[in-house]
Amino acid sequence: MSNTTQHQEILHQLPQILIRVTADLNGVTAINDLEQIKAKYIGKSGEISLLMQYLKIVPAEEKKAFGEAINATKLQVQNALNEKKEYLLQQDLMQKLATEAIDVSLPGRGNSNGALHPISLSLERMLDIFKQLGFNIADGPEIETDYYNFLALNFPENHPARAMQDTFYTQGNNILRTHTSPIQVRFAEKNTPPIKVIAPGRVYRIDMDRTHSPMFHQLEGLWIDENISFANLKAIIIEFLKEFFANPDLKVRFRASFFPFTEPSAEVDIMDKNGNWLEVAGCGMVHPNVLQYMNIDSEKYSGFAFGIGIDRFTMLRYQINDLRLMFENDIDFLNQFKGSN
Ligand code: 2NM
Repeated sequence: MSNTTQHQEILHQLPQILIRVTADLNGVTAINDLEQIKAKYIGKSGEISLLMQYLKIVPAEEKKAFGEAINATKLQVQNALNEKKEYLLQQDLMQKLATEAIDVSLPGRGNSNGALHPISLSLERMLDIFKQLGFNIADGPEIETDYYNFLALNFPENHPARAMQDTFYTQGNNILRTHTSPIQVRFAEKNTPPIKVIAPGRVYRIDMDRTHSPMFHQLEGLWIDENISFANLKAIIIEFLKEFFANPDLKVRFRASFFPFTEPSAEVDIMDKNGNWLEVAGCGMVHPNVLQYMNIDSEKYSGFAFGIGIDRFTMLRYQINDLRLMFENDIDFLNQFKGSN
């Protein structure tokens, strides 16, 4: 056996094939590309697998060694593929760890406290002042009946405020209260004089422009006892205004006016820093008809009432120039009031 036979020649090619496998693997950067290399060499019709076809020309006594040599090479290729796959998986992981890393030692973002809405802030301020002056606080339903919103407050049947275009009517002929006076009528039904109560809350009117919102906030006051006079009314209103605007020298004036539920009635103006009068409240002595609806003897008792717009007061106190800002819930606007009161 001096001449190399064909099958021995084939066995000598195996190391060359392995070198090419190694070269191919070196060029691979993605796990998916390993499949092609596997197919090329050790797949069903792969280069090494096909070498098995020569088994038929191998002499019987050498068949075993020939087959084993080819299988050993196939195994080496498989091992090389596995090794490369392992390497690429590791590479991917390192990449992920590097780009998705979380620095657990970073300090947290912190948590920020919310801020109360400026309307809540000024309402709190108002309630504090009226509590000091001995008033109780009451509330009531926002959906009201015609009786509590209008009739018991001495609105005549044909009063324009009762019209559909000013008042929101809901199901069953109920309405959204147009002022907080119904709270006071309900309070007076359940209590006897002396009655000294503040009624803050949301009220609704069909009105929408630069200076009007269909929902706004009102605060009304009512003080009924023996011998309550217009002088008491002035004293309370002036004291409240000076306290609220933190100005002991505040100029206040009362102008004659008209409301169905008070007689006499007045509007209250304050002087701003430019010397202009601003209307800020309405008030008056409670009308005897209203006292009667409240089951209060108007021969024995008298009282005064007043109403202010909380939103308007809020704008004056915090120098907010546009009513709409207060109903947009813009977070930058609201954050300005952190820590105010
Ligand atoms: C105002 C002006 C004048 C008022 C009247 C009553 C009640 F219920 F006692 F009759 N509460 N509030 C009143 C009086 C409200 O707002 C501008």
